Amino acid sequence: MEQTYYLYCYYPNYNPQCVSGLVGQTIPISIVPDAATKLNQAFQPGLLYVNIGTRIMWTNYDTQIHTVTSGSAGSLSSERIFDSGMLSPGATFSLTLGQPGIFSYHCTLHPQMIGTVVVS
Ligand SMILES: [Cu+2]
Repeated sequence: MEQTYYLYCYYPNYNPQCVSGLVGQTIPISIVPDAATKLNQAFQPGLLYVNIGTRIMWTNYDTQIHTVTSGSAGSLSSERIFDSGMLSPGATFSLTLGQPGIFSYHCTLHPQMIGTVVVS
C-alpha cells in the first residue's frame, strides 16, 4: 500500500530532529536516557509534524520518571491540553490530536525538557 506524506519538514537540513508523521501510523517519540540533561533533545524527535488524527506515542527509555505535559513550565494545569502524568521507566503515553496547532510540551519534573508537536 502506498503511503502518503501530507506534511514534511520545511528545513530538515537545519533541524535533523524534525520528523513528519505518516498518515495512518503511530509515530513514536522517545524520552531518551539522561533526558533531564538533554534540554530540547530530551524528546526524540523534539519537533514532530503530524497530520490531524495521527497517533503519537511517547516511550520513557530513561531510568527516571518523566511527564509529557502540554504548554510551558509553570502553565496552569487547567490550561493543559494533554498530560501523561507520571511515566515510569518503560511506560508509554499515547495521544491523537484532533485540532491543528503548535503544541509545545515539557516535563513537569524537569521543565528544561521541552518538545513540540505541530499538527495540521
Ligand atoms: Cu522529566
